[in-house]
Amino acid sequence: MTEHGVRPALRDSPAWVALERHRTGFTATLRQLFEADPSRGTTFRAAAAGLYLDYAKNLVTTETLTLLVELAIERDVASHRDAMFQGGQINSTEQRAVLHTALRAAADESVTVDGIDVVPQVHAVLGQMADFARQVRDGSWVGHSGKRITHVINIGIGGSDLGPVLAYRALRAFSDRNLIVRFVSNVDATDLVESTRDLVPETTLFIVASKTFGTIETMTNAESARTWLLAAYGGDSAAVAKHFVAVSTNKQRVVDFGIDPVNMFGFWDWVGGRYSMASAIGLSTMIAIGPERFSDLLSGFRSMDQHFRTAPLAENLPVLLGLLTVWYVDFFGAQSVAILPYEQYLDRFPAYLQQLAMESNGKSVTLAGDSVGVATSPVYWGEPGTNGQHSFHQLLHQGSLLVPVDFIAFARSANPLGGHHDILVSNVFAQAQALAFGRTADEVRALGTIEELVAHRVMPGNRPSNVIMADELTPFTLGALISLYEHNVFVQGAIWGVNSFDQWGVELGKELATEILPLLTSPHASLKVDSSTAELVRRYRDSRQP
Ligand code: G6Q
Repeated sequence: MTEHGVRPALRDSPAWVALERHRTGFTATLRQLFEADPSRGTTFRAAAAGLYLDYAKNLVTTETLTLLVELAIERDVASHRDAMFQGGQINSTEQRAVLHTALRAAADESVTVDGIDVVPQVHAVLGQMADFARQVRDGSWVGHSGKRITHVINIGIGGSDLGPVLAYRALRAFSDRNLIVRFVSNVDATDLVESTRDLVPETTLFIVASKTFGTIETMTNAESARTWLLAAYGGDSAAVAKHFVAVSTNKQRVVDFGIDPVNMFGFWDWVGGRYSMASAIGLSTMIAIGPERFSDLLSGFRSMDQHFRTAPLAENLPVLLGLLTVWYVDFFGAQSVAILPYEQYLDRFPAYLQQLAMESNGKSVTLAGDSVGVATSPVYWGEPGTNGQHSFHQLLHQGSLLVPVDFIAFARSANPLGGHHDILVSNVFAQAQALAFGRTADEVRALGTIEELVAHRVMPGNRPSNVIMADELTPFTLGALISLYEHNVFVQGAIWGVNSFDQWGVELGKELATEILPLLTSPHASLKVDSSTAELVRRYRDSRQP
């Protein structure tokens, strides 16, 4: 494993210094770059695991890429990657291996953690999940009163929610439409109440998905869901066994909640929350699409894992995407990246990526505890196209901020209808073109525009984007796409030298909320807090529901 502590600070490393020099002399625009090299479209492209990446419309030359790959070499990205795949404790602040890739390993592979091959355990849980999913799907799993399950509610938050939500929404075309899956995550009771108000408890199954089985939001929702269920069964707690299953690493807490441990689906310490959707956390996904398609999803992940592990850095999709992000963040001052899927089924992909990227690399110190010294994770955001074109694309095209964009598109639609899909895809290509090449003042004038409007209608262009394309959105492609971004985030983190697998930054707020809660519920508790918080608490107490 790399000894990050002894390396020169990132800013002082030779590859970084070379990139800074290169950036200073980088004056060519995308128009000029395309004029100088008419074959850019076939030079700057790469493909793997069914995904095609066009990165020609980036502010890069072959020299830029050589220097960026040099940086990856200097930062030991490959050995850091290998340490991850081999089960090294690369999450050093939590002394954990980082082995989400083992969740997608084929049954005949072997991945050892502390001398134990974890692949047989992974496949044993997959088998248990498949048995259960089949029973729910074919109706042989029934509720306490013998009725077939029609609705599944996954209760979880963060990594125990966003991946399953993304997958369910992305793969609805492959799901059993007689089984509706819903997701409750927010501790705001509205989430649970609105998700259950039209449901019949006798035909509802809850999956309580929590690695720790101690997360306050999830446990509060699970308790309230149990109350809702038992009210329909006259308080008969035997009903819990047929309406609640658990996904967790903590058996004791699952048992304490009243869930039969036979209906617990386990995973392991070495699976981080935001990297867990291929584990038992994906149970809702498997129930929705069936074990065979879940297996296709895992194959897609595995295919991209394999590519990341073996392809040369300069042809490696996650490496290219990660390096391009570092290039824009640290050498162009970009503070955000827009993720624009032109695929309605991927409407929650930006939200999923927000957690993946920002919880992983929203850090300011290196593994050794020193300041990184340069900007780290950008803000990830986005919406499905073409909706964004009628709202925030204005800023992308003419605003004062540089926002690199990833467009995601598919050649075929799951819902071919009239001319919809051609219109959709024409917009992807047009947006990427407009961002890159813009429209000059002379071109605006040549369209007959009156002089007062010319400045308003100039499109500056020179705004970078990637287009990621696949034939169609299938379980396999979705797995490959998610793995692509997981490893893209990994590469960024390895360059910056941060621990992409902890999230200490979310702890303080949780602790403070624990201290504030009794101040809200005990009207006479003295308020030994700052004056702003004290006043807010007073106002809340005055208006609080009795
Ligand atoms: C993800 C984070 C976090 C976690 C949630 C839920 O990487 O660790 O989002 O997934 O806090 O935790 P539990 O699964 O333990 O309830």
